[in-house]
Amino acid sequence: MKQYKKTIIAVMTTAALFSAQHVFAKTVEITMTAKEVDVAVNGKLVGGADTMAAWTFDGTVPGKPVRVEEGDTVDFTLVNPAENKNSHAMDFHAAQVNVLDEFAPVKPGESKHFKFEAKVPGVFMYHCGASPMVQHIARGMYGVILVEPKDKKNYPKADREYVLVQQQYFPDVENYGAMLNDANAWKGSLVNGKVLHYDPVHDPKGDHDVLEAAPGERVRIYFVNANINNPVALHPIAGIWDRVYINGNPKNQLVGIQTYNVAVAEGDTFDIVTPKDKDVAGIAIVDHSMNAALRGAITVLVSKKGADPKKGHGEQIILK
Ligand SMILES: [Cu+2]
Repeated sequence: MKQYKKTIIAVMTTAALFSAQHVFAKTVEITMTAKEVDVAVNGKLVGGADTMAAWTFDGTVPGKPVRVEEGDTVDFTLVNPAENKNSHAMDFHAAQVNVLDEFAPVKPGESKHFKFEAKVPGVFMYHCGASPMVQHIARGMYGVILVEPKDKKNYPKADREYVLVQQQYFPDVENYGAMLNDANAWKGSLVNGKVLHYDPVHDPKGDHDVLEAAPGERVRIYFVNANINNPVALHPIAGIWDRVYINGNPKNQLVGIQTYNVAVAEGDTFDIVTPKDKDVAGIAIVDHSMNAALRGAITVLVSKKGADPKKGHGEQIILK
């Protein structure tokens, strides 16, 4: 009898937990429109042009960050307007679906709707998977989907959060064969769509908006490697990663890391704690592979008293 009661209680508790989970899970509607437009890339610094004839989600490179919680359903629509010349598609790395159905190409003048449950927490890439995929990514059709973990154990709250996406810049956007096979075709490294985007040291003439934090803050970087071919050796110059969460999942955690190698199409979360005892400290987040750093993969984080309170929050997790 006692055992029977225990079983009943266990079943009721499980049912309560199960329904509680489903009460909090929500559906997030997202629509993106494929736009074939010119975007500013700051490419002159590396022997290219200042603009790129890009293919984009909603007109920006990278596309907007998507942010959901583990267990949420993403209700997604991709619109490909009739004025576009190419088919486009969406491949969310956070989805477990059918590549031939949900991720299939959408012709100009058509749209595609699908849903998936974001079951695995982490920082995931999304990108266009239409053929030739190398060209659709190189021309700018990529972004980040953050799936916030439910289990916050051993996942300290961040004071500020930033999204950084790195990608190889090929000025000759038509020659996709060269993107795969010609090392010289790769001229620049874009961080959030621009060469030396947040680096006033190496590009003093640029219009820069460096990452900011206050002394002693935990800064969380959601990093995606959207390169075509090259891994990224992510290192904070004058700092040490306090924690690295592989795939952005707190269950996969490393501590005290100088450099972490991010594979192509990998996303990881990096925590750094800015020095508490310094009024001002500059930290340069670089791809320590020198051929990438010198092509533009340098991002300056300034820790200082009176840091802009808006930076690293809300919309400003990705700085323009
Ligand atoms: Cu595309």
